[in-house]
Amino acid sequence: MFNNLWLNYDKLDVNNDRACFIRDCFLNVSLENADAKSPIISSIREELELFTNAAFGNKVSFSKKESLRIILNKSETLGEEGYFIHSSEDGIFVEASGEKGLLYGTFRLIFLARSGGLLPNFSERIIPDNPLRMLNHWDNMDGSIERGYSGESFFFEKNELVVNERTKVYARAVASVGLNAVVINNVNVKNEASFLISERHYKEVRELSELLASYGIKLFLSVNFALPMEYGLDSADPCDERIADWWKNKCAEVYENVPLLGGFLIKADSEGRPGPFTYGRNQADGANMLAKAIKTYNGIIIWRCFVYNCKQDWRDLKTDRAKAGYDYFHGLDGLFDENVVLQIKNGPMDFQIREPVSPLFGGLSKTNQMLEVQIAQEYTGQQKDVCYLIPMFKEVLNFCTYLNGDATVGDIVSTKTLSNRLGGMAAVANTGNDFNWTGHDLAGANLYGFGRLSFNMSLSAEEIAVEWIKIYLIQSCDSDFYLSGKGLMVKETVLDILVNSRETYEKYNAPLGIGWMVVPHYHYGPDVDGYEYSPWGTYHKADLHGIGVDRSLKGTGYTGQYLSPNAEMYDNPDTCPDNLLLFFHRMEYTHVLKSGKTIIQHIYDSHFEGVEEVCKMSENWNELDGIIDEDVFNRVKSRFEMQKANAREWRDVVNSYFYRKTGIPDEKGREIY
Ligand code: GCV
Repeated sequence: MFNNLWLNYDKLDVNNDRACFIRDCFLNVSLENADAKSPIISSIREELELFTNAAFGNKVSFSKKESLRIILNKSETLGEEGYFIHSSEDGIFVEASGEKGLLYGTFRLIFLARSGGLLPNFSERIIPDNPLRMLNHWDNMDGSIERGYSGESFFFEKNELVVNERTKVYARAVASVGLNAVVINNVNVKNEASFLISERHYKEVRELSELLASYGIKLFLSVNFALPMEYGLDSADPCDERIADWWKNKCAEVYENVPLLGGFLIKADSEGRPGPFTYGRNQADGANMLAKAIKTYNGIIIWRCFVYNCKQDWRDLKTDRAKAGYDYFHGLDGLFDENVVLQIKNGPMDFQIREPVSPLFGGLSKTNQMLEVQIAQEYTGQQKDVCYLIPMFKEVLNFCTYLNGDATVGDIVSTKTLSNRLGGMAAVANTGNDFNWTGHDLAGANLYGFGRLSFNMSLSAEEIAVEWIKIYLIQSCDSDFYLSGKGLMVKETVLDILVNSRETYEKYNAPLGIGWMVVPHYHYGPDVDGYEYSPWGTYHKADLHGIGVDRSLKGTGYTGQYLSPNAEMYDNPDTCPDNLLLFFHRMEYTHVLKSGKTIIQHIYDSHFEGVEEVCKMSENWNELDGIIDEDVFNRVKSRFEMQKANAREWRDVVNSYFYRKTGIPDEKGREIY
């Protein structure tokens, strides 16, 4: 059993002239200049039928020059994926110059109808910002999901790929927010997954690639860099001609069987995964060897930059994990083939609640690159705690790298700044086979939001949240509905919870950008020293005087990886933002922050505040009892109970830890253990 994410089409009230006009338009549609046999055009027709039936209880009639005109207009300058929606007294028009644009326009039109957005004289002309808008699923073929918090995989069961009704709902939902690429298997490619590209699984892989393609989505697969060795070769050396030939033959076989495949995603030389380092080669040698093998088929190699030493000796005070990505890739700028894209995590560590932006953004100017974020909330509450991440992604996209003057991360990945062709955004997905797909219903806003943001980076986090609230929690084709009564209450209550949730989570978590402090391996709940003496390179170094890592030029030198003036700004504790202070500097607990508080008092205050804010969010949610769908209400209510317990645990463990370390009491005399 599963719901349709935000595509649960409900009956819409038709109680005014505008609503009648909208209904009449949807009942009379013309699809002009479109090839009726094309899979994408069939998807468009089917979606209109589904929506119109559910919303207005009637069948669409498709005919010529009707009041809703969906027009494939090749002379428009909207590219393959852009669309133009406009409405007038004569009717509603969706125009596009490519089928994918028409599909996105149709989904957008349905969204507008369900959310009160189809006003008279409405006009929206959009060309997506990012070429690649991608989900990375970390699903294993045995059905488990690495860092999955919403059930098991719906792609894989018992080492088989499954294509069914749920896969179709997935494709519709993903396309409805403008995503155009997905990787279905874990980047840690092990066991049966190595053989996804083999006779054993081609049939289903092909079937899935075709289903996804009918929604404008390219299928990609994660592959094992050492695959030749699984087939009996004695090496995976990218500079060995035998290996390069083996991959060429493999790609020929793959594309013969799955012609619509987008390409491969590779995690190499990272956390035990094989890679070119084994043979004394660099990351470009590895990526380019695969790129050459796949090029004939217009395939793309997405190569991750999450390369670091996870077997560090914690006694080694010189090595700094944060520096690894830049150290390995900066010197290779310009050496990657044109069908390689480097996929760079947003921060230099690993999806913490607060990290600086990776200095590789700005550090690479001649290489295709895309941003990797994580909507699976591995370190940000695991879909038990609400943590709406779109504000964080906006911060990253808007970060000025100072490359070519003032390029932001968004400018770089969307290929506006560099002369590159490929780029975009990828998110580690947060879905599983739970009824609501994301465990926490409110985590659905992250999935929805990632798609919308990657399509249109100028949308604000608030706008995106409101869109999702309107079509997931309460639907109306009347714009006034959201201005008073029930509509307004749901919109405001949930918006307030979502947009503040990241900062609330941060308050009860690790302080001031230092990160980690989580229970090792599981990454939920506090364990301040859990990673302190481990090989993972994630240390806070707290003693009785101070805390933090000196990453300035006098310390590990990490700040020097940024372009000026970011380098100088981070290097100096006076100009470094407070919320990243302990990431960049080692400070005494009595240091006074820009807020006027000492670090120790900030730790106490923020942790008390964090718990209070969670209690308040939970109370506010309870006000929606009887107003929204009962099941959604109850599911979220029970998640808030878990979040309250988690926040209290974090507060008391972190506060007690620092009180015991420093002996400095809380100015406000609150209970610390
Ligand atoms: C897929 C972190 C996670 C791992 C994950 C890895 C990665 O280390 O904890 O589970 O592996 O990131 O991004 O490759």
